[in-house]
Amino acid sequence: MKTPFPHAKDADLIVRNALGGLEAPARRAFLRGAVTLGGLSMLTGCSISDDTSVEAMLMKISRFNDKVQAWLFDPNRLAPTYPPSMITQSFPFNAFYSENKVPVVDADRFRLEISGKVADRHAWSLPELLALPHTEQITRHICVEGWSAIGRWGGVRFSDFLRLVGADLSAKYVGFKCADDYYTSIDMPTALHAQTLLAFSYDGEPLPARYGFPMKLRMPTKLGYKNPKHIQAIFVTNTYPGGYWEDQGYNWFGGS
Ligand SMILES: Nc1nc2c(c(=O)[nH]1)N[C@H]1C(S)=C(S)[C@@H](COP(=O)(O)O)O[C@H]1N2
Ligand SMILES: [Mo]
Repeated sequence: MKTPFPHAKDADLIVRNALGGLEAPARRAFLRGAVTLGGLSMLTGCSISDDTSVEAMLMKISRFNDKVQAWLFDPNRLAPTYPPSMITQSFPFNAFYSENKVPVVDADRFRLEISGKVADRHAWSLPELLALPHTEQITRHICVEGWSAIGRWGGVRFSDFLRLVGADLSAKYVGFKCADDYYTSIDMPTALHAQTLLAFSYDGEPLPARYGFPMKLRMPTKLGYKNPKHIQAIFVTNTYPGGYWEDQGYNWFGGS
């Protein structure tokens, strides 16, 4: 078989390895043959010679995919909600570490830092945050590792919070830093979506440590890894902030 690549066998192996870090749909499309090696390098202008160039190429594809998803995202479309009877009993825990390593956050000393393109950068104590208008939702959380579960989260609508701190709503990104070295970022349209909650409770109780005490961002329009737990700092920016998994090849938009 004629191929534009001098070491087609190696290239194929390299791509397959790198695809291990991609989200399942993109991997499936590639393996189905819907996207070919030649097609990929033509699309991205990258040639495949080593691991680094393959990673760079896959990142470009993933960033292209972000644009398509951002364009398809309908800010007015609501994710499904469920009755209390459908809540998953013993909702799963997931993190990049095991449950006995969950960070311990001191409620009294906790302050939520706000920075970037916002008018009011004061740091919030927990009682201040808990006094904000509260809403509840029962939605499905989908993890790329192959499980989904329905849970009930409560908190303040994130759009209300962003308006309250005088965030520049025309900025591109909202970024999050967490107590466990996790970090992620989202697009502004999703930040302003009606179902995006800064959540302080799970099933009517203060958010347990394993689910992200003292707060997580809960977005039923995005995959699990986009929902940061143990949020410590929030910033509004036009500079792409990436994320813990996103910087390792997971798709940044991460819509579900
Ligand atoms: N701070 C932090 N947030 C995180 C993670 C993490 O490791 N650290 N893992 C993400 C992933 S991959 C998933 S599926 C969900 C799991 O949330 P749960 O433990 O409430 O099920 O948290 C997301 N947010
Ligand atoms: Mo996940």
